[in-house]
Amino acid sequence: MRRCDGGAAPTASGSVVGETALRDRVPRGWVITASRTWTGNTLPEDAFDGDTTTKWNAGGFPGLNGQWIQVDFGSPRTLVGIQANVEQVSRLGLRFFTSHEIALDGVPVFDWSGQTADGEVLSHTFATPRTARVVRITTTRSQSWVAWSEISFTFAHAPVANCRS
Ligand SMILES: [Ca+2]
Repeated sequence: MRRCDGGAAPTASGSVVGETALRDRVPRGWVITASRTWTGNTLPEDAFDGDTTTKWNAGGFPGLNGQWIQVDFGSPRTLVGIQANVEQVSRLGLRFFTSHEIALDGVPVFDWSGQTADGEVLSHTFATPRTARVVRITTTRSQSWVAWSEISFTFAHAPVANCRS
């Protein structure tokens, strides 16, 4: 069966009233977990709420390499791409060498490695879409704290009846 063109995941809309409301934007059925969390204001869900002013932060600084955040979609999804907004020490425009391993269903698939700065967006597009239920991002090296303000996915559209073959 032919797949029609891919596209961005639907995004939530509406007015925002604090972090609790933002956390309601996390897609229903997704289970978000992390190796550790700094405070109640930096929960793992805060990296999936569609707002770059909120973040998950593993807490502690420095020396937290190996920290991870994970999303379980609840069922397999076909991924076209992954994007992640860097959240790290921002003083004086500091850049750090960081390394992050991305695993699909427990299998490492690619790495983001290089100099990063606060606010940058790391992005990966799969050469061919990949199907997975669980995505985990593990930070294997960072001189900053381990945190993401937003992690998002581009999903392939499911085939539809009027898709031309
Ligand atoms: Ca966020």
